[in-house]
Amino acid sequence: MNTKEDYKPLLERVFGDDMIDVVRERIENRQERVIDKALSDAGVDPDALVKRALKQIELPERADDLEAPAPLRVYDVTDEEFEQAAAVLGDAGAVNFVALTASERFTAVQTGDVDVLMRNTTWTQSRDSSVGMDFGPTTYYDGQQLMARVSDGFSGSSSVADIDGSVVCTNVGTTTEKNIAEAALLAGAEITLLGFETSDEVYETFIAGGCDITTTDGSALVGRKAKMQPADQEWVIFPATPISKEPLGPTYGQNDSAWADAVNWTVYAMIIMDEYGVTSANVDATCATAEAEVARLCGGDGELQTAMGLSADAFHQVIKQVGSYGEVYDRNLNPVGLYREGSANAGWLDGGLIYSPPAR
Ligand SMILES: N[C@@H](CCC(=O)N[C@@H](CS)C(=O)NCC(=O)O)C(=O)O
Repeated sequence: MNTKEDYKPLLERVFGDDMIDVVRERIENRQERVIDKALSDAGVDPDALVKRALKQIELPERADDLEAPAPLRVYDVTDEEFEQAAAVLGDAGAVNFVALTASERFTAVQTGDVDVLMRNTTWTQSRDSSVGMDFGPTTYYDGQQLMARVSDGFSGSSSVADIDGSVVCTNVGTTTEKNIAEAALLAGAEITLLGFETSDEVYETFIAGGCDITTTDGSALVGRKAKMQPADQEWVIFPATPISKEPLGPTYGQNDSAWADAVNWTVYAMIIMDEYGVTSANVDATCATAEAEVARLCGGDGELQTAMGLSADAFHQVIKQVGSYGEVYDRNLNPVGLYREGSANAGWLDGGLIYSPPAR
């Protein structure tokens, strides 16, 4: 097992002499707990943890060379927005899904390895401009929250100020790592931030006691809690009002207008059909007798899909093979306890923010 002494050269190389005492103390006090628990329980590599801690705490640009890129993986997860991506091709089975970590995703679009990011990329000014992305309609209005153990004294009414002295774990290459550092500073909470490449590592370390807190998009915390909370632990999510806005939606390379239109109108068609109560179960019958806006989206009179380079029945197929916005939401998110009613993800007629321009 590595000792504190083993980390000294690394600390000195990264931080230099003047910062070293302060930083070493902060990392090493915490690192002992990480090493004791996470390593023995979860088999986490101590060097990797220290490198991540170093990268997160101070002077990240000087520690960049310590992080190796993770390999791309293909996986078969069914997810609400993945399904929407499938639908744009007219054949929901014809999509090649590539799983990317948060820090890999924008490069994968820029190199053409993937055409669109789905699921949990937050729309931000820098990503929309200097990073070279364009963003489609927000499909899920999320916000960052924190998750901790009740046995550590946390509750639903805990606040960021209450995490003073905690080890906080999140994913690298995310809005969430920046938000929590900023929020902790503003709240006067001193934290040790550990950044991980994958979410699995975050939760494995959290379960093993290597982090006091995990933080990311609230929906992801709800999902992980539902799936991973061990029988002998009780996790709680707070604060009730998220610490950030995380508008999630499709993201693609900038200045590709035809592709952007196809992605965006796939989402809009799912939203509009939801407003009319059209579902995968009734879309064939509805389209057979539809009028006006529904008829256009079905591929009937006045249809606009062919002018976009899609087949006339492209959105009929979207609804048939995948479902309307509400159907997809309910199927994927109701099982973990997330409902549209009363949330920002309700339709605009129900007081929410889900809204589409007209199909005409
Ligand atoms: N919405 C935030 C956070 C995104 C994020 O943290 N994603 C993580 C965890 S939900 C992820 O997808 N990790 C992939 C993995 O764990 O394999 C952002 O756009 O930066």
